[in-house]
Amino acid sequence: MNQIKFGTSGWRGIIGEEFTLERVRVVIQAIADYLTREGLREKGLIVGHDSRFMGEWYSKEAVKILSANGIKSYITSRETPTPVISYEILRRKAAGAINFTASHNPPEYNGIKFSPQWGGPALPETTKWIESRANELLGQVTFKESLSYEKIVKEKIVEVIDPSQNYIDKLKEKIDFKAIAASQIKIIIDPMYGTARGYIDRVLEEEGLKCKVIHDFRDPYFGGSAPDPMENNLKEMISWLKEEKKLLLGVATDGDGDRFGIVDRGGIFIIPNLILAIIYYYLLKNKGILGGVGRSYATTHLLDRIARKFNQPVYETPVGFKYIGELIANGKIVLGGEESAGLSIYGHVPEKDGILAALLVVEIVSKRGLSVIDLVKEVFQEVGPLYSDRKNFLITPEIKERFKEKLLNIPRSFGGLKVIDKKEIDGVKIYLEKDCWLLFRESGTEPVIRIYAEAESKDTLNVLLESAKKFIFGDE
Ligand code: G16
Repeated sequence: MNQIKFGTSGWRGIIGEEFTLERVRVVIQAIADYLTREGLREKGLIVGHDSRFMGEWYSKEAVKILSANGIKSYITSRETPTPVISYEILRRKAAGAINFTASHNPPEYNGIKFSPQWGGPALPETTKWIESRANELLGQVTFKESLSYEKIVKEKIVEVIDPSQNYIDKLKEKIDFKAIAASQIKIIIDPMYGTARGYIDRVLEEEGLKCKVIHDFRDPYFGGSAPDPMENNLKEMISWLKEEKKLLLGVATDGDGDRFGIVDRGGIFIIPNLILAIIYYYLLKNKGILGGVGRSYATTHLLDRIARKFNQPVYETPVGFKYIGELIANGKIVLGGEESAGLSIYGHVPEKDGILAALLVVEIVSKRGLSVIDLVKEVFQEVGPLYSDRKNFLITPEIKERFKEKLLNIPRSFGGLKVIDKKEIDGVKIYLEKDCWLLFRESGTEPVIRIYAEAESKDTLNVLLESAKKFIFGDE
């Protein structure tokens, strides 16, 4: 049987193939063993799930295993976004949390994200321990139920919780809802049938702004695509913005509410890298909150340029918000971001938060009275333009081999630009002349290889991506 393997964020697999009841139980037992080893059983574990198939059922199974291990749990009363769970860990001073979610992956996947007591996604030293314990247990344990779920509830070994209001109150410290309400901006929200339903619209309505919401019910098939807020999955929101001129902004969140997607007036999708740049610039320039930035090694260097302009440090991390979460938790940065639509800010959860990111954009657009594109232009004027993109290629065993081999011999130039340096923190990043770069890496959440590029013009970006693709695949 395949080994259980934790990827960039948690353990994920196709339902019925990788993600089976036996393997779920084994992972939960390994997490219970981890908490016992750390002496954290008394603090209790939060158990949540997303809107996928049988989420609440898996949660109850987890509660039973935890209770058999003498661990109290707090089970969420409905599907819950990962950042909300992160806040609840900190608020309750719990031992951590598990969320049954495969995040942005397509509907055939499910998974488990584990966040320890510091509230961020577990770091590799933690997931390695859990992973190896789970693999030791695989095929070795039989799970005998000690108590039924109902009995566990009755005996108060589990508490049913709704963490939404406390999280919403926390958001109120971070977002200028008064300014948003005063602008009476018309926005459209797409929670993509996921866990963030009833968060952005609820808080905006509480503050006096009526919004249009689509895909506002649970659908474990996510309308037939992945709950990943990228341009090709936001077609309906894009057409609303194209047709309804009064709508000035569209905001979306992914399956577990930790990623954001932003569509400008007229239906123009704005890539996450540019959103990170306008938010960081706004925090420094308009809010006067000075501080560094944390970004993954695949994320735009626009953030570095902005930081340089304001004399602030840049922290570069491998891909995975766990590393950025750590910088947030240690108070080292004002903003942490990833090109895959991950963001959190100072004093907020050490986990990426799509709800917060979306609301920050609503605040900026309301307060500045500009379109998102105009806000991007403003940043470009200050620090110079940078255009970025990412291409995904489905992996086969043959491509995987070829990819590894190719990366052993990097050419001297790509698209006519000289290679200046390379780093191998996570995949291979190649620094080129004129502030351009390329990154080749294998995804830790999907069966794809990713090629990322950034350049000072759109033409150079396309040339770079073409030459990078040719380098790996030849002329096919
Ligand atoms: C996860 C991680 C992110 C990471 C993204 C892409 O996002 O939490 O930190 O940037 O995957 O990772 P990869 O390129 O390895 O697939 P999510 O929203 O799926 O949890």
